[in-house]
Amino acid sequence: MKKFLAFSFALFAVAGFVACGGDDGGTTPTNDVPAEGVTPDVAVDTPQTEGTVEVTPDVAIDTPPEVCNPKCDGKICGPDGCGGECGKCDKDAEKTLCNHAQTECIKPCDPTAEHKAWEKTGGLATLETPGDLAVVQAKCPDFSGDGKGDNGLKGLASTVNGELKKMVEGGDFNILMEFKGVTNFADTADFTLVGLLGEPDPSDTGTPKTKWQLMLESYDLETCQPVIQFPKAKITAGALTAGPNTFSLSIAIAELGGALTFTLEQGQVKMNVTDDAVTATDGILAGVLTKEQVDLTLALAEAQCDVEPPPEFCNYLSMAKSFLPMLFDLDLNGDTKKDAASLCLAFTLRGATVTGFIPPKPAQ
Ligand SMILES: [Ca+2]
Ligand SMILES: [Ca+2]
Repeated sequence: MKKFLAFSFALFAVAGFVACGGDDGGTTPTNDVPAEGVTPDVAVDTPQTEGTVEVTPDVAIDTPPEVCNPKCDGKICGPDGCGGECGKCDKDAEKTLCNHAQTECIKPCDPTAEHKAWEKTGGLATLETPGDLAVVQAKCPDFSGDGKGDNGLKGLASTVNGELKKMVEGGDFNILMEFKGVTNFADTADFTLVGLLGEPDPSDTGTPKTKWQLMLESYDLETCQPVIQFPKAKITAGALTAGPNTFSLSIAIAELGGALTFTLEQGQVKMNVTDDAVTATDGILAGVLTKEQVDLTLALAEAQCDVEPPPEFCNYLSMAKSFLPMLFDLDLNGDTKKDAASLCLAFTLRGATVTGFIPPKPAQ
């Protein structure tokens, strides 16, 4: 549970897990008035305190329910875009995974069989979102086209940076960056930078943590390829740039019987690599979260909160939804309404060793 709390908070903070509200981009129908007889189904409770991240939602939630049309044309399984499913993969004991096209139930691949060794990897040593406007404009990528860097998380910096610091320093969770095929850490023309999600190897008793076990979700269960990867990364005189690339990250939460899915567009990374350990400074991880994708993530997540008692992450969902109006800062389709959030995170890396995968947890 500790893992999930830390991780979900990380994702809320990192991915700017946000909901409907603010200006509607026009891509998703919304209601401003709750339908008759329908009450919002988001419970606002104090989170349980067993985790290490202590965050109490302090804003009442009254977001109205949305009207949503399931999108299942030609699909036999997977999400319907409204928090429901187009069908289940439960007819064949082996073919339990819905493929990406949602047209077929397939046997999931086994990342633990496909991936036994990892190349040079750096783990987050620090992580924060820039809150100072001058820093944002100078260091974050420009997504709005005005030549100045953007960060929709800017207003949340003072709220989330303390938690991000605790999380990274406490070693609850980490993003590990694997430098595939790199042998020259000062100059490499073309490689793939892979992002992996890990927890400390229990055998690592030191501080800070340097040995990590990977979450299975680091790999796509249809292809066994890393979910987060930046092809065409390059290092020139120590300066690394990678992306942009779009990726979706789906985190299954076995304890809760559910999953959260995030899609980051125009994802990009830059940093100064200082040695082959891999140490890096002045890192920036940035991308865009569209309102359309956010609404989809929320619908999927909220559908899992419709039970008594609601899963713990539903508390964080409520908190995240209250952040929403502050986050959308971009108008990508030029209709003057904000329809996406720019995300910008500053980080440094220290050398890390991937020792394997997190062993399956015994059933509780
Ligand atoms: Ca800009
Ligand atoms: Ca717009």
